[in-house]
Amino acid sequence: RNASSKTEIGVVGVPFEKGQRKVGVGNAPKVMRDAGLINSLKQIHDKIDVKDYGDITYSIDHDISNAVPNMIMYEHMVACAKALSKQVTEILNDGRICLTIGGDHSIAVATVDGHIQAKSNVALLWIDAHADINTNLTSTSGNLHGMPVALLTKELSDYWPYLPGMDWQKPVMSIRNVAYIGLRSVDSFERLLIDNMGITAFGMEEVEKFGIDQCVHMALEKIDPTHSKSIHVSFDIDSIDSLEAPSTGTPVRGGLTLREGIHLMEVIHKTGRLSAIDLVEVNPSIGTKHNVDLTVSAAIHIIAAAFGYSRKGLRPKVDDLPIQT
Ligand code: B3U
Ligand code: MN
Ligand code: MN
Repeated sequence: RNASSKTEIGVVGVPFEKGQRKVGVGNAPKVMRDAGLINSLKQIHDKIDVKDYGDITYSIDHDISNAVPNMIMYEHMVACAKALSKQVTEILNDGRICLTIGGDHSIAVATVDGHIQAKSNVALLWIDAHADINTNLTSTSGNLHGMPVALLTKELSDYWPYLPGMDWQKPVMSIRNVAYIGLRSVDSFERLLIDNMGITAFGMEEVEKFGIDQCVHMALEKIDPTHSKSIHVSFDIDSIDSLEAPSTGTPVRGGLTLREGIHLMEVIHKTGRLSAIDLVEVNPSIGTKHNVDLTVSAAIHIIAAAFGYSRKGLRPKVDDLPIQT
């Protein structure tokens, strides 16, 4: 795919923040749109077509609240995820790349599920400071945004109790098709799983050792060795160093630079197989206005890179060349 090929994008906002305990992350879709997200996408190049599908709405089944131990506000996640999964499938079936703006990271259960419904053969890149692979038994917080990878993967399905209201969601993805980049805050049970299952993980030590370019290429080689899968990037803004993206619920120092985040997305764009992106955990209620502006603009730069924004600049068409008269 080059800059002149047509790119159709479908945007969906998910004002969901019940996968963790801090208020504000649910306002990110509005704040990102107000900051000019849609226009930034349209301006990448002239063959971009953007359709905004609006925000997800849902209604809650209160009968299943507290149905599962140590999963806070479970019934909210279940309801939102069901609606979001359908929306993602619809956007992909419309022939568009799906851009989901969260919300907290628990929404990725739905985006990846919806992606698998539409494309079946999916490779997942999880860009995050955290591994988000806790179950309700290993989590010390009960926060659902720390559990989506464990909910999605078949190798972990035996570790869950029956999950009421989630029957529509099938944990069909293999952990072999998942790779992490950016890890630096991993719980001990998560570390045990990553090591024992041999999960592909490029933490900050590997980013330091090999460089971001090598890490992305090695990750893609592991999860999509035949270069044939539909790629899903679930991008937690806290993967970026908290100096450059401070407005997020669980900031961690020593992370990816914005430049590394942009480069990572440029590499993925060049595969031509990117089908879905989640951009999650931007919390406009955390920090000063300056902090929020930094975080939102970092997120928009990262998204633009994924859709082919070129830091080299785009050449004008011959007809557009200015002529001295
Ligand atoms: N692993 C911890 C912390 C955490 C996960 N994701 C975020 N924080 N953003 C947990 O709560 O599961
Ligand atoms: Mn996360
Ligand atoms: Mn995180």
